[in-house]
Amino acid sequence: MSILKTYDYYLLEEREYEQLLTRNADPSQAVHHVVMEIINDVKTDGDAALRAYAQKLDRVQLERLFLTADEIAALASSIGREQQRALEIAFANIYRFHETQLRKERSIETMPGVKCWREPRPIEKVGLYIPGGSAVLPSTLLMLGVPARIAGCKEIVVCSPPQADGKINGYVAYCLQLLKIDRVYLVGGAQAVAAMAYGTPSVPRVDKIFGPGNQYVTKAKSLVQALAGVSIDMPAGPSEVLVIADGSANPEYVAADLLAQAEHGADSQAILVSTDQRLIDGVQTALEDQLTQLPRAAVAAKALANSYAVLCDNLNEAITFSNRYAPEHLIIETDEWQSLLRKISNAGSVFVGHLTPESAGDYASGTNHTLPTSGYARSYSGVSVDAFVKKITFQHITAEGLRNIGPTVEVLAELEGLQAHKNAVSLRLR
Ligand code: HSO
Ligand code: ZN
Repeated sequence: MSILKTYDYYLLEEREYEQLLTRNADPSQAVHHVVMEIINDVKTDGDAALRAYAQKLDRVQLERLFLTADEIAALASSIGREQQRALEIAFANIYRFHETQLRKERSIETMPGVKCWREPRPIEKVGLYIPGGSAVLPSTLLMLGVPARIAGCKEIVVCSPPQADGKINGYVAYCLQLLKIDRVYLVGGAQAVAAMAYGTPSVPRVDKIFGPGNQYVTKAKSLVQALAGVSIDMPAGPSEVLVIADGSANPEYVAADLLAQAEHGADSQAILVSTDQRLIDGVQTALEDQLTQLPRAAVAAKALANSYAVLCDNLNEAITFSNRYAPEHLIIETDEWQSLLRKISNAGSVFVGHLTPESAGDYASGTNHTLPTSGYARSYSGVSVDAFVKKITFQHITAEGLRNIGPTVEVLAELEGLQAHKNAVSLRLR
């Protein structure tokens, strides 16, 4: 029995093709109602609501809703030296890669005397949501905190659900120290998003909310974006990978990459697109072998049940399929990878060659792992320094410039019937 159901690319009818491209449907209306209630509670009762939800959902009684720098330091010092080193290297690589994103643009004279330019300014207050629960992801704190620091955000508010002991994970604490963030709010789930959107006596209100989370967190982000005038990083859905592999690929590597995606969650998708039936067969065997060894085998098996393989005639078809799917992560395991790059039109982050696992980018190569899912890679970019700044345009016009640009503006104002616009130029030209 094979684990991945396989489709023949040339036999796919448009309806079936469309179905393969479709991700898990929206969460139920029930989620909407629950989240709406949480948002209203936090909006009206502030800290009291946050304490009540911590009691109810995290099973912990909190006096203070945050940990101080000393408490963070104590937690951070409990982790091993090897783990500290690894987090430091990841931090440094992510920093180095993201630092290049703050390039200065040049100013331009569109006409003699008419000068225009653009300058970035940090978003002043940003909120980072770091999930707890079954998989604690300190790497996500680095992926959001580093670009926020490089952008120069004045206030970085971090919310993470409290553990049963009222504290947070030591690895997350260590990342807070690397980022020089001296407070963490012990708030999880939709209530954290609501708190950062509206503000409470303890939790500051922010201008933009970042970070992954379950369907409640995701729903809360989309709701506060509409209701509270706060913006969000991107719409988030279950994580996904698409691997393009030909006969030159190592089936063990391909299987490992698919499983690395599958272990994230039962709703994750791991897709194999190959030009070689033997490679697909080899991957199926390797999946069976590797799956049984995994601690999260049950989760991964469920994800693989929602996943599939596609057999194509050639790599061009494989890229066409991938572009239509618009994967969050695209891994290209073929000797021919160089010639394929320019054909990629939709993907969040791309991993090329046989020795470039997605895991490297998930943690430490330097690229960001907060990426568009569910087909949003057609129109969204992953998180970068850009997401933590807005770009303000400036202009300055000299007397010569006004003589050059003025008549054009007068004509356009006239044709739009906006006399005051025209006057603002005419008065100055006189
Ligand atoms: N693959 C996830 C990121 C991650 N993986 C965190 C491990 N830890 C979404 O890009
Ligand atoms: Zn991952």
